[in-house]
Amino acid sequence: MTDYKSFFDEIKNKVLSLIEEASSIEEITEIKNKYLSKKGEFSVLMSKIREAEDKKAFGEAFNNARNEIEATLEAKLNRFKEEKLNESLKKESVDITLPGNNYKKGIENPFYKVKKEIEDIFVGMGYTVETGPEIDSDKYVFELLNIPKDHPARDMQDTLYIDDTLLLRSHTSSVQAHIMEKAKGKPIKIICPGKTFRRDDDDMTHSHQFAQIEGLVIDKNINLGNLKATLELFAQKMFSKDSKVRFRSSYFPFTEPSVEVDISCFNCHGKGCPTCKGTGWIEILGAGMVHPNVLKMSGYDPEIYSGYAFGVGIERVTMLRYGVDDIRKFYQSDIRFIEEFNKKVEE
Ligand code: FA5
Repeated sequence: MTDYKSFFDEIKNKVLSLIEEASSIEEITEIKNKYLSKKGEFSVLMSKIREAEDKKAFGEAFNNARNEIEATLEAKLNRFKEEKLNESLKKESVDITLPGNNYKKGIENPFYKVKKEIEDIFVGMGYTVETGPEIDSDKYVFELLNIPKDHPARDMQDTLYIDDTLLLRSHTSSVQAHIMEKAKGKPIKIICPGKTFRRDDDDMTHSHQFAQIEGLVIDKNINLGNLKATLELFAQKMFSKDSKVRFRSSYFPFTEPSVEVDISCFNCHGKGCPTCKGTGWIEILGAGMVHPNVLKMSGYDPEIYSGYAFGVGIERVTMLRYGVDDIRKFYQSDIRFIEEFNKKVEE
């Protein structure tokens, strides 16, 4: 009777010594393919079981030999893989003690800082922030604000026209009529920040492009006292806890009465200094009660509803807040100005 054990042991020992001699993953893989793959030698041997005199002994010897080869082969393969991994880890290791790249931190332009602060103050008082078109029609920039064609108030803003009816808005007050149109007779409490454009000559306090924040409140029983209290709270939050507000009578075609608003000088607290040109007061914005004609044109009955509006220049507030002496510095993208300003904020 055939001694299957010796037969398979002999094959096994031959393969085990091949595995022993193998010195790479490739060599081990080659042995695996040659002996253990589907078309490998062990599969061929297995097919011989049909001819075996003692199928059980054949099977047992076959399995023992195959299993031992497989286990030894896998163990050696794993060892090689581990060695390879360790080698590449060693090669690719990063020295975490080396100094990193020094990226320069960005600094926010003071203009945007103040814009956000103004928005936050009014949102805190229950206002919502709206937007409006920068290119707008004559109807919204002037007509619906009680400034008909040939009204001399148009000259004050000397506007930049795109064609006969379209223009770059000269103030954010143009948004008032858009908002009233949308609100369809319901109460309004909004602010609207945005760019504005005028044919002004550039100097230390004027720019042909600047930004304003418009405020508009419409409801029943709104009065000038509400406007004053609102602007005083704004001044106290923006400039100084003891800020006071003063109204001087003025003229805007879309408000009646109209006022220029001054705040008490936050630098000298009213005593008089260079910041307030010795007067104790600083002019910051224009405001007034919404003109009955404006209310009527936008579908509000002035007998029932009243409202106030104001428009503040963002650059001018930023200049006051941080002592910037020239409005043109905001637009020159000179990093030295922004860095200098940032030191002021940290001080
Ligand atoms: C107006 O533009 C009115 N629409 C404001 C208003 C709104 C009044 C609602 C009543 C009711 P005025 O032209 O004064 O008003 O401009 C308002 C603010 O914009 C000024 O106080 C100033 O801070 C700023 N401003 C005006 N012109 C310039 C300019 N050329 N450069 C920089 N800031 C400017």
